[in-house]
Amino acid sequence: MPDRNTMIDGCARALGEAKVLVVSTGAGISKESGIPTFRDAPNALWANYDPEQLATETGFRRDPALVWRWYADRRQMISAAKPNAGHTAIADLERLIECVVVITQNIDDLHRKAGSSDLIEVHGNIFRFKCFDNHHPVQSLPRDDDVPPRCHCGSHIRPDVVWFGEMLPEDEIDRAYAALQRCEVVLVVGTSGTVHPAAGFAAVAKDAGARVIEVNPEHTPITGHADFFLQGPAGEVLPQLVRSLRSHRKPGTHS
Ligand code: BV8
Repeated sequence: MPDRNTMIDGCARALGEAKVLVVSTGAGISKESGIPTFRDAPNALWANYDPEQLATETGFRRDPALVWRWYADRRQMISAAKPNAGHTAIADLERLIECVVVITQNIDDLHRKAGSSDLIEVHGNIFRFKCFDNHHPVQSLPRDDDVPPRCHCGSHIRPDVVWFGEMLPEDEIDRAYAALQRCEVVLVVGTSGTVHPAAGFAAVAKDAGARVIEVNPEHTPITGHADFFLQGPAGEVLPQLVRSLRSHRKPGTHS
C-alpha cells in the first residue's frame, strides 16, 4: 500500500492534467468548522430526534414549531462557524485548475464563504426560506410571533432545503450531472455516501471516464470505486494536496 505522500503525489499529477474538476462534499468537510455530521451523536438538545424524521414534509406537518426550532438552532450554530482549511483548499484549487465545480450536500454556506465561485447546493441552503404551501420565496423573516412565521399568503415559512422524499432542485441537479459527465477528476470529500442521489455522483463521473479521489477518515461505499483513497481529515489532507499540486505546476500555466 503506497504511503500517503506517494498517494498525494499521484493525486496531484491527476489534478495537474485535469481541465475540469468536480469536488463533491458532504457534512464531513464542515466537521472541522465545529458543525457535527449526521453520523455524530447529535448535541444533547436534539439527541432524541432523528434528522430523517425532522427533515421531512411529514415531520413539518406533524409539528411545524419543532422542526422550525431544530433549524433555528442549527442556523445559530452554523452562523458562528467559519470555513476551515479544507474549504479554503478547495477554493484555492480554482487558481490552479481551469474549471472547478463544487457540488455540496451541505446547507451551511461555508463553501461560498470560503470563496468557491462555481457552487451547486443540491440540498439547498439553511439561510434561505420559502413558504410551505406555495414555495413563495421569502427574502426576510416577518417579525410576527408565529412559530414558524407565516408567508404573506398565510402558509407557514420553512427553510429552503431539500427534505427526505423531496426532489432535488431541477436546475442544480442538471448542472451537477452536466459537470460530472465532463470532468476528468472527481474529488469526493467528507460524505458517507448514504443519501441518494448524491451518493451516486462519484459513480456517474467514473462511468463517464473520470478518476475518483476520495478524502475521508473512514472507508465508505465510495472507497471501493476510488482510484485514490486519502484517509484522513479534510482540513489536513486537502491543503497537502494543494501544496503538492502547486509544486507540480509548470510556471506560467493556470495558476
Ligand atoms: C429523492 C438537507 C427522489 C436537509 C438532506 C423513501 C422515500 C423517498 C425517498 C427515499 C426513500 N428511501 C430512500 C430514498 C432516497 C432518499 C435517501 O437517500 N435516503 C437515505 C437515508 C437512504 N433521498 C431523498 O429523499 C432525496 N430525494 O430521492 O428524491 C424521490 C422522491 C420521492 C420518492 C422517491 C424518490 C433527498 C435527500 C436530501 C435530504 N436532505 N439535507 C437538512 O440538512 O436538514 S440529507 C443530509 O444528510 C445531508 O445533506 C447529506 O446528504 C446527508 C448526510 O450525509 P453526509 O453529508 O455524507 O454526512 P454523514 O454524517 O452521513 O457522513 C459524514 C462523513 O464525513 C462520514 O463519512 C465521516 O467519516 C466523514 N468525516 C468525518 N469527519 C471528517 C470527515 N470527512 C472529512 N474530514 C473530516 N474531518
